Amino acid sequence: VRPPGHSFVHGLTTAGLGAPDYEKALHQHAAYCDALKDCGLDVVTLPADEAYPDSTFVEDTALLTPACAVILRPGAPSRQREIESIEPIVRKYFASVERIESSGTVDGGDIMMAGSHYYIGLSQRTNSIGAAQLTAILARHRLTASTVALHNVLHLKTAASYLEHNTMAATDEIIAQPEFDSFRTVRIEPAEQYAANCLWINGTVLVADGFPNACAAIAAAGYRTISLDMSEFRKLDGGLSCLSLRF
Ligand code: CIR
Repeated sequence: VRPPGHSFVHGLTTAGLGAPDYEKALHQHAAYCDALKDCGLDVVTLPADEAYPDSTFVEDTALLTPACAVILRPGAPSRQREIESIEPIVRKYFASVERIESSGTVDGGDIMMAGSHYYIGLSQRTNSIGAAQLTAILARHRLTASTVALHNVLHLKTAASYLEHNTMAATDEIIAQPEFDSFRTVRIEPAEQYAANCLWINGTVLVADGFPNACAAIAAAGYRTISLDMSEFRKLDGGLSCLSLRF
């Protein structure tokens, strides 16, 4: 994880919810880190990086799999150099480190891992060249991938989250795609779409606070849930998965 810097208030956004409050974001980030620890994770905290307003959304910079790490190439030009400070950290933990090359672009928010299969959203951030590169890299490591066309969301995981046990929380846009027919789905209603970005960790699901129907549906599917106030990250189109790289 990487806490937001003061420059966070100038991050990219389409949300139309106003500028985030830096102090509040810091508190929310600290609560997020506590929740990760509560789920049994060790948390490595990188220093805030003022040069990159969106750098708290570390998920977009790398894909970490059991077989290899892939340094990604974020689709937003203002974010492409975020990988420079992530790569040395990743190399500490992974012997095999691959990378997405220009003109491919892939944001980590577009990659949903379901066992050894990786769904790659084709979005305004992730192009087909990047998706093809990633698919070839994964294949070399005996992992499979397929692409998902997206129309109304920033990232694939804005609209869908794999909760293990063949279960996926998702909006109607994703559930309607035949590719996902074999999953048990937890439907997230349109009014609560933001809660579709939720995060399974060791049996617990982190859910954004303020979306009671989504939280109840996830709990009814058999998961322990932890609700977290994400208001300041939401203002920059960020969700729970964006704030960490899990491995
Ligand atoms: C961006 O537009 O890139 C950031 N403001 C939000 C990134 C969210 N990341 C994610 O969903 N993985």
